[in-house]
Amino acid sequence: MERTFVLVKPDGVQRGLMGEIVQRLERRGLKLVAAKFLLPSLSLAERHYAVHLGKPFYPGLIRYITSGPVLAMVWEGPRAVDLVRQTMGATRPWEAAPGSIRHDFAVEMSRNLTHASDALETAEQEIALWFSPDELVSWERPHENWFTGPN
Ligand code: FUP
Repeated sequence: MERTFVLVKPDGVQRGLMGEIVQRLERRGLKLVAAKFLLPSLSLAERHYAVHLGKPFYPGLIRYITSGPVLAMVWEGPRAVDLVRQTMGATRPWEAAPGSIRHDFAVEMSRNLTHASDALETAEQEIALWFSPDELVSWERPHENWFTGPN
């Protein structure tokens, strides 16, 4: 089972879209294993976006992500990384597939509402950056076999 990191960015929080985003992931069949609401520190934001250090949009990106509280989460499921990226939609909202969150709620890349890990390796790094191991909750859904499992 894969785990992936998801962030509702400050615009998503301010626009009251946390519930919508959580609901879409829940309804898809993914399982929440960790969540916290926090104002990201500059150092956390810089570590999260270290891969973009030096790019022209980096200072603005750091300003944006630290501009208000965020909802950080870990979601679990088969192919969770790809499933969540698909539910979020492409980074550029005008390229996001119809029905995705960025298609339905966003118009600009600088206000694209969410972050989701782009690969399993990045997911592991981001989960470790935002959460300590004891904050990850392993739990069972009694009706799990209606979501996943072989036929
Ligand atoms: P994503 O994997 O969807 O988070 O996208 P990227 O890692 O490519 O980019 C991270 C964030 O930087 C995006 F949410 C938007 C922002 N960005 C820009 O503002 N300008 C760019 O040219 C590229 C990314």
